[in-house]
Amino acid sequence: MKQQQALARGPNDPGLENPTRRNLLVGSAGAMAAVSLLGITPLAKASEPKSLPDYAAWKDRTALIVHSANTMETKRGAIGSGVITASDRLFVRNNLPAPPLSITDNADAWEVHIEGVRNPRTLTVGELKTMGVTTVASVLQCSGNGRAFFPHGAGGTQWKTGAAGCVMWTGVPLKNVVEELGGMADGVRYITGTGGESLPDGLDPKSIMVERSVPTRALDTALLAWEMNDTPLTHTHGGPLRLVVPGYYGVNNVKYVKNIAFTENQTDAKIQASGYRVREVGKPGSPDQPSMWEMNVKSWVTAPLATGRSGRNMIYGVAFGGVTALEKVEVSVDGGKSWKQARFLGPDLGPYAWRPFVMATELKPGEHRIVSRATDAEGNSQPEGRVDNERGYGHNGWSDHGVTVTVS
Ligand SMILES: Nc1nc2c(c(=O)[nH]1)N[C@H]1C(S)=C(S)[C@@H](COP(=O)(O)O)O[C@H]1N2
Ligand SMILES: [Mo]
Repeated sequence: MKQQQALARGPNDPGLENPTRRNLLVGSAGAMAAVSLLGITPLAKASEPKSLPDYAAWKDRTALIVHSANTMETKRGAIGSGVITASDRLFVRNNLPAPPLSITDNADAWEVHIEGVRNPRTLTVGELKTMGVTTVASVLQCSGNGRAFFPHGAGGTQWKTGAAGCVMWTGVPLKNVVEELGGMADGVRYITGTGGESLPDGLDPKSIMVERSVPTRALDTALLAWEMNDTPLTHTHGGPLRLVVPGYYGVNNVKYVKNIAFTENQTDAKIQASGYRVREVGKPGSPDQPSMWEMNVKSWVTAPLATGRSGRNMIYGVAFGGVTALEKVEVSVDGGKSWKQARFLGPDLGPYAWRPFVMATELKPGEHRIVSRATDAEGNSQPEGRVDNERGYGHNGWSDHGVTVTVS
């Protein structure tokens, strides 16, 4: 039990609900199956540098921190000054083992079933490609990005800043598909997407499946994407087809999507009902708590990270507003006592993209606490502190996200 507890709270925790995981792991004949299902290798030494799993072997290993076979984080210093995150540097996060690599072999033949519309239908990616197309730049960020900064030791992958990137998605606006199928059925309030992983026998499918509901207000912007950063969507990032909800936390962007249901209620899958719910430390998750949907305003410095030189320094970072456009970013090199506005760098790719920023500053020898604080177009600014919560979700406090730089 002790070891299982440790596993459930350890750095390889794939971030499902702790109670779920205990149910999976404790007193079950399939305990070892569950352990391997969740990609945990109990015997691996934490200190060993991990290699990339096969399904992500094409990634740039030097740009990533490999937490586990299902969780890879972009190093803070691997984000450059460009708007778009290179695909081979983008973080990866799977709650379940990924489906076979072969699912992208004949991408246009992949089928998605659409229900909760007047004329429910199964459509292939090839058919979707005739229903319209749009491209949007959007930040993809895991709900637990910044979890490592919570002092209570929130269970799950200990992401710092790198469970996030900004990419271009191309696909059909979901509202076009709905129109083609006669519009939404009466009483619909949610869009529910189901991931295409095949689930193992012997476990309650609802307890492990990736099925997420978002409010129908997201229909204005949601798309079914088959391309990321100008290339066919890779299996690693959810190809052949992914539900993309711009400005929403990563988990709502269902990979290998096989079913889209327009529903009256949210799915009762665990990942929705009690997972990804913000609640006080120590409390179990439940449907009445806020769900991880729209992202909040956030920024962090990407350079310098440890050392600077005496005199002129260029401070770089990234900032985004979630579902709201960004207004400004300020930077402080004295831990938040005084602030100066940074300059956005490069083109504005729309409200869901992040904006790289830069600020030139003179630094004297010594230690400097460098922090950044973004404000969105509705006047929401990052708080100084954090809202402690059981699973360490949604951290956008500027203080914890700062860096201490030594200038000599
Ligand atoms: N089908 C499916 N979709 C999924 C997941 C998953 O495990 N299966 N993980 C979600 C989570 S928690 C995140 S943060 C993002 C990660 O996307 P990426 O791996 O492309 O970076 O995918 C989301 N969509
Ligand atoms: Mo996530």
